[in-house]
Amino acid sequence: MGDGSYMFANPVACHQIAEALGISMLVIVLNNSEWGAVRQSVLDIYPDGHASRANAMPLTDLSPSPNFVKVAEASRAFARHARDVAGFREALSDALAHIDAKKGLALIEVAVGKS
Ligand SMILES: Cc1ncc(C[n+]2csc(CCOP(=O)(O)OP(=O)(O)O)c2C)c(N)n1
Ligand SMILES: [Mg+2]
Repeated sequence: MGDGSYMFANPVACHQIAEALGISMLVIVLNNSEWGAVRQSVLDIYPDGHASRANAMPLTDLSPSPNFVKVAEASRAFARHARDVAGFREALSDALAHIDAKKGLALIEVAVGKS
């Protein structure tokens, strides 16, 4: 899911339930520090509007990004940042091992660029 979607989903409550009920699942957060879908929609509807000329489009930027790894760690979940392909491969392998062992939630935050 995207970083905005992760925040919409009330992650503190979701992580608490995952830990309380022992739910093993993998959450991958694609973090581009924005509501990219909203920015694209604004550009589709108003391609020459004020927002299209702004360096930072109003109400779509989500930086500074919260540290999602720490949010997951607050509920003692497995959590890693992945900043490149090699880092993601390692984090994914470790996360899947964690889930296979039925140790609860695993979260990987992946830094991605704006599209
Ligand atoms: C609760 C809720 N609020 C607002 C929206 C409208 N909405 C749809 S996509 C989106 C942005 C999603 O951002 P993100 O998850 O970071 O994905 P990105 O487009 O950046 O890849 C928003 C605000 C929604 N779907 N649900
Ligand atoms: Mg986003």
